Amino acid sequence: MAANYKKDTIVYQIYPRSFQDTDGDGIGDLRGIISRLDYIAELGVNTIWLSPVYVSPDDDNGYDIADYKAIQPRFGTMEDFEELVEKAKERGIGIVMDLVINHTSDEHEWFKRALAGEQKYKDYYIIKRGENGKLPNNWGNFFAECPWTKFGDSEEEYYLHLFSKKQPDLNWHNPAVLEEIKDIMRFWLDKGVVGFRCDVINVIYKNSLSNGKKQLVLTGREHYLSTEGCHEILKTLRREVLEPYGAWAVGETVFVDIPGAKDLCAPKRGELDMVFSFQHMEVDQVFVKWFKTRLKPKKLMKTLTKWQKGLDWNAVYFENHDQPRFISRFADLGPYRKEASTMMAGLLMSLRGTPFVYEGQEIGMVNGDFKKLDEVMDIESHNIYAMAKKLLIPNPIRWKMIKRTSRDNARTPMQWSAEENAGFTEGKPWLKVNGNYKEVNAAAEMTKENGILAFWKKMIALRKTNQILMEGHFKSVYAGKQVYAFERKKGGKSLVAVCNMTGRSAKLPKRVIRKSGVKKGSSIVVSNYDACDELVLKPFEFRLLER
Ligand code: TEU
Repeated sequence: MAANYKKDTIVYQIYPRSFQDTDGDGIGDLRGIISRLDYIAELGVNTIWLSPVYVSPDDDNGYDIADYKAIQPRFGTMEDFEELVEKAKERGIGIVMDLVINHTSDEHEWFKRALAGEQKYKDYYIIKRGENGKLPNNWGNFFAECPWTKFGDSEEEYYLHLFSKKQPDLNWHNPAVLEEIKDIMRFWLDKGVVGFRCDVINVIYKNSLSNGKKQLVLTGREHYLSTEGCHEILKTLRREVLEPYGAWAVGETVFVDIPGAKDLCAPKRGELDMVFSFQHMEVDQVFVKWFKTRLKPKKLMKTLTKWQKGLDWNAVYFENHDQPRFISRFADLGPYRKEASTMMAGLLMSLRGTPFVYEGQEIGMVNGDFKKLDEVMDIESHNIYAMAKKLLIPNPIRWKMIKRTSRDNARTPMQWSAEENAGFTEGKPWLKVNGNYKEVNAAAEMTKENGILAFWKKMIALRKTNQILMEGHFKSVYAGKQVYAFERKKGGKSLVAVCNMTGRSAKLPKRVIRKSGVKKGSSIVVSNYDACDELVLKPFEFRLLER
């Protein structure tokens, strides 16, 4: 079975809430996205992934869907959406929708009818009795809540929610659920979308609801991670829905290792086209994601290499709406924001796989500059803070945890210009704009020939046209304390990407010199510095060498 994604696909992720507001309510909207299509087209990407734009009470900013076939009024209308698809298409850009099918909102019609006692809809959800006043099982929850909430007025019945209590999990044992989702997918495919990003897709099918093995996080996960039932559903969705439309799908797959990822996205399996794995995002975490230490570049390099070698094709990303900004994670970013951002552009576009750029990454946006918990909106951050309080973790540590790991770090409004609210809104932004917007913004970047944005554009253009970057095999060359180097090879030709992942200069390692032919007249295809020292890499220098 052939996969449907194209090797030259480069994706730009939009978090609609934070992208561009046009009606002054402080929340981004579809007209805002339409107004920025030229900017996106000029960046050079050919695909947009839209985080959820469906009707939602926004308990988890749209990842709690109340109506899968309607646009969130705050974001606009279905006509706006159709116009977006059309205008994007005119610019050679396809739209990928976020498909959130592990759970719905508790305000979805299905859940409401279930609560009203309709058995048909009760069967859409995972409802279980607790015995002798106990919860149905000992499972954990992604948002540090109890995963079971009393079902309506019932004294004994609970519903399962792996995320917030306003996100009841769907019952994928029920074939009617599968039919509903097929129908929803076709609805959007008929509107011209080119694919889906499938939210937490490898947890949808629960094998059993029995007690789980005790874990630091997510006790019970062995009962639902990448189960056979989940593989079957993915196969069906590909065969019956994606394939006939020539659409593609990337899965967000939690806790996945390489063999597990292969099972989910190897072309011969006919399931997903690629997966977002998490291991390279976890290199600076201590046991759980809420405790972070300094990022050790070598660990990052080793993890990247492992995945590059392990899978034929990766979904390559460093940022999204759930992760702190990546350049803020380098321990010693110092004055090198531009260099770190452009190095990351070089790295992202040189690895093998489909690159995903997250809004603002292309102008070097950094973590939100939150001063207190009130400024943070994310449900997960608030839950974690409360949990840490219960565990008697002292306040300064609690706050440090949130500040470093909050998902809101990447959700601050897009910084368009030096105007008020960074040109994001004329109203009051739903989340505080980063105070650095006068310096860090797209308008300023657009005037710089040698700026961050210009370099991202250059790398994207190269990645889209260079056959070696597009299709070449990956070969690791070097992973040290500072320097990462790898080769891309195709048909006897090769390129060597070299990254200094620290804010200190670094000697070019001997192996890199040998492999890249530096002393034998290899040429620099692109670099994020004007002038390169032959044998020394400057802070966060990126170089792509042709032998
Ligand atoms: O994320 C799922 C997920 O596992 C995490 O990355 C999530 O951010 C959480 O922090 C786990 O601790 C997806 C979406 O990307 C996220 O925005 C949603 O909140 C979540 O699913 C529920 O739909």
